[in-house]
Amino acid sequence: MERVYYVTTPIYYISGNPHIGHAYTTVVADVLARTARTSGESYFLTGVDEHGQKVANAAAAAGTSPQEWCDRLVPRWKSLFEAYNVRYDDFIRTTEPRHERVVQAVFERLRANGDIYMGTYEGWYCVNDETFWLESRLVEGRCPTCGREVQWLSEDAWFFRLSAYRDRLLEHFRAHPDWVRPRSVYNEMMAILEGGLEDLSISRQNFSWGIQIPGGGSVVYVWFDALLNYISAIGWTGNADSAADERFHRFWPARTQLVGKEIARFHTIIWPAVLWAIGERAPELVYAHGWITVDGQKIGKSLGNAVDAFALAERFGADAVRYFLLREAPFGSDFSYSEEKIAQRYNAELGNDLGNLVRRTLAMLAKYYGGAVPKPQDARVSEFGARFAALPARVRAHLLQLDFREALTATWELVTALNRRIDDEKPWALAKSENERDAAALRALMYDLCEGLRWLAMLLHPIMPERTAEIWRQLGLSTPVDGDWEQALQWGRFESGTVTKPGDAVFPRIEIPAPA
Ligand code: ME8
Repeated sequence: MERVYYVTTPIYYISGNPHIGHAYTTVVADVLARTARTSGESYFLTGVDEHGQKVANAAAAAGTSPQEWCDRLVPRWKSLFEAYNVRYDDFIRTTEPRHERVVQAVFERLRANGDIYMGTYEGWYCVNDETFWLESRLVEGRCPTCGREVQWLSEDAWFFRLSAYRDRLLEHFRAHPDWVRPRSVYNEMMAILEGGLEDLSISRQNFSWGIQIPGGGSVVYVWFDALLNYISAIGWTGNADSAADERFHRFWPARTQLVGKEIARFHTIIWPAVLWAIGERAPELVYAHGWITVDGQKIGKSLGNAVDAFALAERFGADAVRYFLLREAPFGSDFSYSEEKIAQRYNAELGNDLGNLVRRTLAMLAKYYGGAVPKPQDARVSEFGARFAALPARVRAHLLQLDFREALTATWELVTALNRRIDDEKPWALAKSENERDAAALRALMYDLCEGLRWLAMLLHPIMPERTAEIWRQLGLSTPVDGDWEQALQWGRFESGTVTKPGDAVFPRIEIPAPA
């Protein structure tokens, strides 16, 4: 049974409009899914978290029912992902029956196994983060994560025996030191585990916007509901003998679960414990990445510093923003965003290095060979190609390791080498020469430039799916740009005689705004 590269994003609270932070995680998942697809099968899940007090409050403030509110907002989230050239395989909403069924079944199973029990919750609650907090964890009486006011709760509740999983969690963390990345988050989670775990309240009373607890009385705590989306979407049944279970286990355990670092605890402590309680395995990797900041503050729906992600994609092109997000900082760290920074990278790296390479190559090809890819006869062809034979495997390894910046740096070695050959070998001079050696050198050079661009389009495709498809089109290629790398990326596969179709600049220059 062939395993599928299963990658997920958090399901986003649908309490307001999506912003660039949501686009960021979703784009990263898209890059991984597209990369995995160059050598196998992948499955990419994203979606929205519709229940809970935060969403109910947003709906009430807008004077609508929560369900109507969610129905109205879902298209905005989907259109943001579309605007960023994201191609997900499934988009889950937690109000869907396929999800509610699983949440109730898991609840029943845990109750039957004695993993949950009835008690009383007395403590604080942060609505923004939908998180229960012990008095001792508050910072100056406020939520330690988002700094907002918390409310006092005193209610009967169902508790999940999280504390019973502490030893197994510690063991798992020690045996798999790379299962939580980056290292800073791993260490933080270890510190929490070493400090001890409390049981977790997983129901809410006096509040109705959630999944009913079988038997009635209260609704499931939104985080308990939300985490289960990762298995409800791929059809968890818990019935080991069924065909559905076999399908489920082609996907589960997930290969990579992407989250922002503020929700690492839910995904690396609570989530594996719940999975173990129902007899499933923990995901292979939870990667808790850093934040996009403005003036040192996390961009957020409620902070009001959210950049209009649609306008950004419009201004620079979605692929250029995708490139910036992955190139700007080592994946995992926080980084600050500004339009000026995007514009600088855009003009220098995409416009000059890559865009000009495409434009110059195709213009020379038009001039010297009527636009058709020449037939090389020179040994240098294979010499140059041989230098890059290992590049695709290196790029893929970096991408699948989530070292996006390294993947781009490695790819740029080819961009730089091609540009350097134009400068060094001066095709315009070769073209003027009457001698056959120069003519052969020109053919060899022009062939390598075309072949190099074909490689670049494929290698950069996971990161810039739309612009690379345009480069592909201009190269006159009709095979798929997202094909299998092993097969397609053999130097010399570009068929001589292919007629290129130069078009508009792939990354037209943009004006850099004056710093504010
Ligand atoms: O936490 N920088 O939903 P949410 C980078 N519903 N990434 C950011 C970001 C920023 N400034 N802001 C948001 C929830 N994100 C829960 C999740 S999962 C079972 C339930 C991204 O709408 C990042 O991935 O608050 C972060 O973890 C997520 O959006 C939070 O989205």
